[in-house]
Amino acid sequence: MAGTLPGADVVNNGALLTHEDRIIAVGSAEEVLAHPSATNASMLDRIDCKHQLLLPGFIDCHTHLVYAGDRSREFEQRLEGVSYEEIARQGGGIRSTVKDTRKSAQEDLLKGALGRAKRMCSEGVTTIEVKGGYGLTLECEQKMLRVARSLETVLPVSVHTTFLGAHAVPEEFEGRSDDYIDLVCSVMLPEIAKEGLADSVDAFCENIAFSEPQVRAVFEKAHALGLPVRLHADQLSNSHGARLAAEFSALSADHLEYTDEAGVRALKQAGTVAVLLPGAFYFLKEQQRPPVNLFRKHQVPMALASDCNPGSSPVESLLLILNMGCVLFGLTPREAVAGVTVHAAKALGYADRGVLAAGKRADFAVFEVESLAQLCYPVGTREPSMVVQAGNLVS
Ligand code: DI6
Ligand code: FE
Repeated sequence: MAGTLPGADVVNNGALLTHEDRIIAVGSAEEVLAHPSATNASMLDRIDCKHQLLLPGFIDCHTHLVYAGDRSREFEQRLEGVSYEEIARQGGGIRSTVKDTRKSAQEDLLKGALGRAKRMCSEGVTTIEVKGGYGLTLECEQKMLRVARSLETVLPVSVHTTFLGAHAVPEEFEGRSDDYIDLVCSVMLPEIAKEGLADSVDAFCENIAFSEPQVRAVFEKAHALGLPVRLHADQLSNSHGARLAAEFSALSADHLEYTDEAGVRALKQAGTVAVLLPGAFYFLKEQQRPPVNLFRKHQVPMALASDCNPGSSPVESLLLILNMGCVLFGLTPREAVAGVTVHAAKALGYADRGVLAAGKRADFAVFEVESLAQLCYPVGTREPSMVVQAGNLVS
């Protein structure tokens, strides 16, 4: 069995043929087995996946998985009624993870990130986006992004790195957020770009983070350096983040709980992917759902991601996120799976993965299920029986 998404249905009695790191044929078993390379292959090279579903390798297109420390005390505070915004305003929140991350040695940061990335890969994830943003000095942002980059040298996963210097105003810049943005634009971004440490640039546009003009300055600099952008937009209020992301042809606009119809139209026009993050919605006990019906109406592609981070989404399971996308946001199983494959690839600007088609990367996972609904319905993990990344059998 094989499925290409979206559009094409699950193919019964399907087959997939790979050579090195590429898919060379996919479709009905009859067609694929007639391919000259298939007829030449020995029986040893054939793997039988009877009664199983083969899907593109999952892509987690929004994570903050490099960090030190833990925010369980804040979890308790929130249970006692203190809001996420209040905790941030009192100097906790992102700043508390910044403190721990700054103190952490690169090898210790790597150890923590490696554990999380390994658990993600065990569920069939073959590509991960990893953000910085808990350093907020050039040195510490470099340290985070080096850790992120090194994950792909030790794990069977491709990593897309994102510079998120404009994540929070660091303590030493309290009351001087414009000065911090100047530092991001004039020192941090150029150096990070020069070293090739980032594949894209993100920012947090929110009343507890950065304003529209501040984000605009960061995005202008990113474009001047040839880097695409993405944005944490409209998560806690409608700060017109979707419109701002669209103005800069962002690869993705993420969260979007408070985005209005004008914002959705702008995303459509710009070809920007809407990345929905049900883990943060769940964990912060938010009430406002992202406008899924408007995304459908205007045909904005929806991706789904873990937002794995210690403060608002301590979630490492993309399979759980599939379930949350369906239960909390009302996605269909087909939409949810497209959200972690074809649309997640688009959110990272990758045309070479996310679908099963000739010429694409041989990244795929096989599950003992018969339908997409069966994959999305358990609340918890369902390990794949096989994972192939870049043509290599990895589990
Ligand atoms: N929104 C998020 O969900 C993460 N960053 C952001 O801008 C979480 C950040 C944190 O609380 O550590
Ligand atoms: Fe995030």
